[in-house]
Amino acid sequence: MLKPKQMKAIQLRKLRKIVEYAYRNVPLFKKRFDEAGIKPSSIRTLDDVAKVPFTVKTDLRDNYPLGLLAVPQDRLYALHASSGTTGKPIVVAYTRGDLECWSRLMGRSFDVAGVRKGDIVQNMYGYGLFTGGLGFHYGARAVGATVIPTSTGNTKRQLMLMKDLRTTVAACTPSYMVYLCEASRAEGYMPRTDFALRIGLFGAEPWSEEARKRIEEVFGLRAHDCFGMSELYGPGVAIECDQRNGLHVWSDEFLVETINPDTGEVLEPGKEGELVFTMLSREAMPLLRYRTRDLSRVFEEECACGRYHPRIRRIKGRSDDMLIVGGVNVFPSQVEHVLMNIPGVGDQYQIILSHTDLDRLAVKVETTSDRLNDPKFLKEIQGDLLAVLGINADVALVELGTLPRSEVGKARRVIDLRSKE
Ligand code: DLL
Repeated sequence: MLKPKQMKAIQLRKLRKIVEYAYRNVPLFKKRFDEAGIKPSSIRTLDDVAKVPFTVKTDLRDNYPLGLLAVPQDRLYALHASSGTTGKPIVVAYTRGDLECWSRLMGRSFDVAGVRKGDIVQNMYGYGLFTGGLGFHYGARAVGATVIPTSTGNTKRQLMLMKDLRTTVAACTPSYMVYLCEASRAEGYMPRTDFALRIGLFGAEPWSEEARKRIEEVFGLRAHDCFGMSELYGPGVAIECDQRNGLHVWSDEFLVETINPDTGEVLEPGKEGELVFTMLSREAMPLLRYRTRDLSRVFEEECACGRYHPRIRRIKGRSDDMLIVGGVNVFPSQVEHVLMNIPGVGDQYQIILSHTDLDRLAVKVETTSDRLNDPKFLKEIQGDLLAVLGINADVALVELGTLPRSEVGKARRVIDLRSKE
């Protein structure tokens, strides 16, 4: 395993090279460097990265579709796009070398999670423009496992194949796996005996430790949190090893920093802030100091697994997903954390924001029928939410199976009616 000193030497060599490359080949970076009064040669140490101007999502939007390419278009081997909720998507481009690098990182992620040749990977991430499907496909291929590319949806068929083909590794969004807990029982399966799952690779959206416990209890597997984003190849930026104490960032390819999202100031390791990544060898679309909007902490101590790759804490949420309710900051992940800790609360919930005279936060919670009309239970949930969020939430208990489930893509659990009122 690489020691921190060796890793830092590799990072510095690659950083200097990629900064020079981006400056020479992408007009936006040259312009930003010139405006900041720096040259690639100004980057002499790893800390000098702080001199490099940030890149943000709107830079990619403004240069839609391929204005940030550093290579001629005929060198591209693939294009993906991330579905923006508004306007044009962000297009991401890969050379052959980029695809090889991405596959290698995915293979490494699979390996760290314990996936081996002989494993059968049911890949329930969406195949298509979304990077999840093909990213996990490449990972399975890189470790020599068998991949079943079921993609999203068609839950009955997913479960049938999971049983009949003896799937050992489930890859999907955590919210879909939570949904499979209930769907498998509704279809009459006994998850622990009918299925042979031993590993789960879950990511693409925030989830809680409590959701992990539920999934592991139902299926008897070990769940690993995987982080990535389209702009940074896709999945494969960071993953939990067997210790599951933070996600290792593949720091030979991604230089990670945390910053104060309001001021841009670089934070010490251990402090919560916005993750910023510099891709250290991306050919088609180099990204320097890309602001993710994702909030987490970085820590650098050696892991019990023996790796020194820095770890990030489970993503708390995106700064732009943060709900401001009557001036108080609320993350949907905090609501999930509270709810899933309460026995008798189902797996599904919905957060509804409205405004009449004041902002109001309502939470619909699925619960078993014996608890539906239990005022003590309702009070308990309200009390626990108040203790964590610092504000009152109107809790409504609803029957199991009544809230909408997402069988495709990322869960949508927040309904904000405020802008329409
Ligand atoms: O979600 C890539 C991916 C696919 C990652 C499959 C993991 C597994 P995007 O659609 O561009 O790419 O969304 C990226 O999703 O900035 C985070 O806000 C969120 N996200 C991704 N992984 C996690 C995670 C893919 N493990 C955005 N925990 C990121 C929390 C995550 N949030």
